[in-house]
Amino acid sequence: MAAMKKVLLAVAVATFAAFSGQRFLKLKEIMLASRQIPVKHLSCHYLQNIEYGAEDITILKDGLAFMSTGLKFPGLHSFSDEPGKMYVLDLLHPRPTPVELQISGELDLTSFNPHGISAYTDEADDSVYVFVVNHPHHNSQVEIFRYVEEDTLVHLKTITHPLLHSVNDIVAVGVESFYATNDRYFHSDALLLVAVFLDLTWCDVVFYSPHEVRMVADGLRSPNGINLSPDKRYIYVSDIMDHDIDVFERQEGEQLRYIKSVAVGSLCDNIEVDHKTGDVWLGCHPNAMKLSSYDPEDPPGSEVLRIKNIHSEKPVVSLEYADDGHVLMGSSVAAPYEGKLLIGSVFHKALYCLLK
Ligand SMILES: [Ca+2]
Ligand SMILES: [Ca+2]
Ligand SMILES: [Ca+2]
Repeated sequence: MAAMKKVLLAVAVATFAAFSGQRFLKLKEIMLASRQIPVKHLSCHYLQNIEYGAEDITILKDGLAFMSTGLKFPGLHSFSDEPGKMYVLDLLHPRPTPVELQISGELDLTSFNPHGISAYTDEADDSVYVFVVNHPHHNSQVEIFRYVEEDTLVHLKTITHPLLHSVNDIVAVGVESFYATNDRYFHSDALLLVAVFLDLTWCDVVFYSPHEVRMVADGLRSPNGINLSPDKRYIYVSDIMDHDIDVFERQEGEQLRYIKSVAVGSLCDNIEVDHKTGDVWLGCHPNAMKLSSYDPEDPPGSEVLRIKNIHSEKPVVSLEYADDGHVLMGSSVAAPYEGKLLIGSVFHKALYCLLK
C-alpha cells in the first residue's frame, strides 16, 4: 500500500512538474519573451514636456491631440511619484508643443492617475468631451470632462460601477456613453498569474450609458485598447495577450457581435484609427518580459504596426516604426494625423514623427 502511495505521489509530482514546465513555456510564449525586433526609424523628435509617459493619445479631426501622462500601474515601471496629468497639442501649429491642461471642478488631482482616453465631439454644438480612465489608489473609474479652449478641462462627472472594475481603455459613443475594456478578471496579482497560467479567457467589454451598464462581449484573454471605425459601425479591441485585434460589429442595443480576429504577432496596447483612411494604428510591446522586468541595460523596445483594409479578406499588417528601447521604451499608442505620427509610451517619452 505504502509503495502504491509513493508511486501515485511520484506520478502526481511528475505530472505537476510537466504541467508547470509546459505552462511556463506558454507564459514565455505569451510574453514573447525571446523576441528581438529589427530597428526601423522614422524622422522623429521627442515631444517637449513629456518625460513620464503618454500612455494614450487621441487626435480630433481638427488636429488637436489629447494625451494622458504619468501613469502608475501595478507591475510596471514609473519615473515619477507625482500625480498624472493631461496635455493638449495642436498639430496644425508649425511647432507643436504639448501644453498641460488645467483641470477645474471637483476632481481630486492629488490621486489623478490617467490611463486610456477617448474624445467625443457633440455634433449638435461642436462641444468636445474628453473621457479618461482614472486609477486613484489603483481603483478604476471614468472621468468625463468638457474641453474649453485653449487649455482647460472642466470636470463634469466621475463614473464608477461594479462592472467597470479593471478598466484599461474606453471609446466614447455619446456625451455620456462609452465602451470600456476590463483588462483582468482577477484583481490580485497572484490570481492574475494563475489566469495567465491556465489560459483563462474570462475578460470582457462593457457598455456604459446613464440608463444601462452591461457586458457586451466576453471570452477575451486581456482586452486593452479599444476604438471605433470611422463610420462607427465596428469596434476594434486589442486582445493584448492573444497577439491579435478582435473586430466586432455594433448591434441594436449596443451589443457587440464578434466578426473576426487579425493576428499581429506583438502585444499591442492602444488603438487609434485614421479618420480618413480607416487604417488601424497600434502602439505595441515587442517583448512584454522586458517591459515588466524593466532593466535600463536591456530596455523594453517599441513597435508601431498599421493594419490596412481590416475588413477585407486579407488585411495587411505592416511595421511602421521599431526601436530597441534606446530611443523609446514601451510604446503604447501611435496616433496618425495627415502625414504625422505621435507615438506615446507607458512610462518613458513621446515622439513626433513624419510619415513621409
Ligand atoms: Ca484610447
Ligand atoms: Ca482574440
Ligand atoms: Ca492601454
